[in-house]
Amino acid sequence: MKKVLIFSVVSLALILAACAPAVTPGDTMPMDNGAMTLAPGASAGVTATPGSMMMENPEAAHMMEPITAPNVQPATETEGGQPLAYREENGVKVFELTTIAVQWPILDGVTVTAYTYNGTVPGPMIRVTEGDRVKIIVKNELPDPTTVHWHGVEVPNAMDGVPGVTQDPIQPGESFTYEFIAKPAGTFMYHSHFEGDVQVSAGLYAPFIIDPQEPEANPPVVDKVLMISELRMTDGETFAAMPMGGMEPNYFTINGKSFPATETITVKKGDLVRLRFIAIGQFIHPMHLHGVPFKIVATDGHPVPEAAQLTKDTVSVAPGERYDIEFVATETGQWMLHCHILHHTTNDNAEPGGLMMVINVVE
Ligand SMILES: [Cu+2]
Repeated sequence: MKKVLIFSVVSLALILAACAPAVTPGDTMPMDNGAMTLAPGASAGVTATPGSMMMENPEAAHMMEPITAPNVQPATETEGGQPLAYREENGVKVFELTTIAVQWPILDGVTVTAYTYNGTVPGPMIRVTEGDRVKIIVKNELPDPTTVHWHGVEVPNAMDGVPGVTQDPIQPGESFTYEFIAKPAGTFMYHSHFEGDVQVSAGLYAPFIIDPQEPEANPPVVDKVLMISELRMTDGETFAAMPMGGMEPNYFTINGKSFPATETITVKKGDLVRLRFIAIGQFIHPMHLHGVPFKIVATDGHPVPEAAQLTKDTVSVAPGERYDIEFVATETGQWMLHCHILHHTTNDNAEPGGLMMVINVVE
């Protein structure tokens, strides 16, 4: 017993001695040396944090400024995402879009400053058939340059709408014409690609639906597009919301409206219902349907083969994604559809609000 104890004490002493040179100088010398060698680099100006670099460069901080424009007028329309009329010219469907800032009501008593296509949030829905030749004339009446990206549509490179890469920005007062063949069929969208962190959140987004050439075997009775986004409103000023300290959203919208101003979708018992979720904001939204489960029939516009269609009651829609879901409304009643991040079902932190809507199933 005594031997063991002595052995242990000796062992401990040896271990401590062995460790000591590594531990003690390590706490002081290498650190001092490290600081000495790093310091010149720091003084050379290469170690500024991203945050401080951003503040030194006013251009980089554009997203922290409120959304403004001179003489912004109240919107004359109240519903966004409505079908856009077109004219036919030599077999081409010609659409016209004008970017314009308006005061857009998202809720009774809450109006935001929005950048829009044709004065609504979302902008008007472009709906064509696969293979259609389309021409879209975009006139920019915003105080800032812009471009339009056709998200998910297989367009020629020069029509892709990326400023400084595929085209010059459309300057205020100028126009640009996009022309392509609409393909493939599915749920797509168009949105700004110029300072997208601000312009998209400010409202420059809209659905682009391409119907298949062959009529669907089992078309839904009700077919709705739901574009989901967020905004930040403080002291009457509108900001582009983003996942960044101080810029978090306090309003959440479905088709440009917050609950209870969101649309109630009335369907008949037995109807096949298709909802096309499009997340165009900067946050993920797990959208949950009460009452009956649904099937995910298309992802990012592309059909899911029947054997691979998941049956779910909640689907997370990440920024840029689209999910087409279908269900048969088998039970009458007012069924909620809402985001399950429950801060997202508030208006300026008051519940209920935000990403909620009612599916009203009637006899
Ligand atoms: Cu959400």
